[in-house]
Amino acid sequence: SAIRPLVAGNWKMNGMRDSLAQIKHVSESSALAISNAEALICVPATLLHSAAVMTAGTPLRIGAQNCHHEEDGAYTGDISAGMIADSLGSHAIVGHSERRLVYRECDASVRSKAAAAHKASLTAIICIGETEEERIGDRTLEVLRCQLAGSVPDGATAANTVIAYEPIWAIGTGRTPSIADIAAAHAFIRAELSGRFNGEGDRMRLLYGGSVKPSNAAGILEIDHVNGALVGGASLMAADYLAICAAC
Ligand code: G2H
Repeated sequence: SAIRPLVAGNWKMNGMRDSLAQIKHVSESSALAISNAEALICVPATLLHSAAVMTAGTPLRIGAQNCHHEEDGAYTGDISAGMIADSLGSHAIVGHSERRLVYRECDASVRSKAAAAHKASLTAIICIGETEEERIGDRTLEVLRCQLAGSVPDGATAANTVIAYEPIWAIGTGRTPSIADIAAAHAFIRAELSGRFNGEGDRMRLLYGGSVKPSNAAGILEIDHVNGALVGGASLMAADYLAICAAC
């Protein structure tokens, strides 16, 4: 059967308490109620519990943008997957390129974070993607193969894991790869996952991320093996986010 698309918003380090009005608007929208898409917004940790309580019983899920790999301990400033679950979050993004680049998170760290998310019964959204230099050097598929092998834990299933392909040069830049480029990357990721996880890999959701907006969403979402989108900037405004859900 067809894989139900997921539209995952990623607010990054944006959003004060008054932004919860956007969450409320999305969760109560009739457009969301009739959309084919599963809807999720990953908010800053400060808003997690309020947003989750506000959206309980609605089609909108609330997630976090990172988690620590340990359950608890002396890790000043960090939050665990269990804390996210305790705050009623359902998902955690792990290994976003901003974390890989700015905080030097490596594949092994991302893999242990994803495993911690699974242990806390969260769905892990594991991000992968090549830099501009790697693309120009024709190393995209090799990089994706390494990131998948290194970042996806052995316990990954179609239910607890989502893979997000985000070419780093397309993030927040307004530039998107061609339809053919996205199709080639997603077909490759699918083949890698199916080879390693068999039927679970066949059904795992693959999201495209990087400058997805209402005007390009429909064209991207219809590509083979694109099972939704990870949406940054365009998820901050309820109307744009809902328009992307409606494009599914
Ligand atoms: C990529 C994406 C969401 P944007 O980081 O994770 O952000 O849609 O702003 O390019």
